[in-house]
Amino acid sequence: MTENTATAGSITGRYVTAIDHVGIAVPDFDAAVQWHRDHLGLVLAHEEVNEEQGVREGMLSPAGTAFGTDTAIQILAPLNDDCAIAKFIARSGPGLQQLAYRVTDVEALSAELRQAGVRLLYDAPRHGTADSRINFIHPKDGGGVLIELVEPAAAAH
Ligand code: MC0
Repeated sequence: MTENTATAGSITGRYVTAIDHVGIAVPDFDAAVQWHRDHLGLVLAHEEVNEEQGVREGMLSPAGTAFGTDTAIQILAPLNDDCAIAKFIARSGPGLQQLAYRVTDVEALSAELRQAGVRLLYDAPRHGTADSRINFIHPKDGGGVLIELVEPAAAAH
């Protein structure tokens, strides 16, 4: 019998509840939404502009799934040339930019990660999709993956 390595005392076992979304950097928001609708039948469940992050972003999912409950695809288009998404596209081209985990307490998890020597991008959580609170693990500490931690707004629980 294999032993479950996510033991009761581990960080993962206490905080991470789901894969919240996978983020794709695109140059053209409308074209990307239309492509996913036409080729995969995904529907745009939520859309907003996040000025602080410099993005227009949308959450897509298969019809019939619930935004905030099921895993989504996040379309991220830059608002300006200086934002993270513009820099990512300039360096790597459009494509997978981030993997986001849904967590119960972004501050507590960030504190435990810092203690474990993991670099978080922000000292305190910032504003994310649908009033969530977010932080990111530096890609160099995330195995080459930019990992976002998402604590949904209380109303979304
Ligand atoms: C950079 N690197 C990445 C990466 N971005 N590796 C994997 N995935 C990514 N997305 C790598 C570079 O290739 C480089 O590797 C190294 O990390 C350092 O890069 P850098 O020169 O510091 O690159 P910058 O200036 O582009 O900054 C990267 C950084 C930035 C992750 C710090 O993108 C950032 O602050 N991201 C967090 C915010 C964000 O992504 N916002 C957009 C989504 P080498 O080997 O060449 O040294 S907003 C969002 O997601 C909100 C709306 C939400 O969901 O609620």
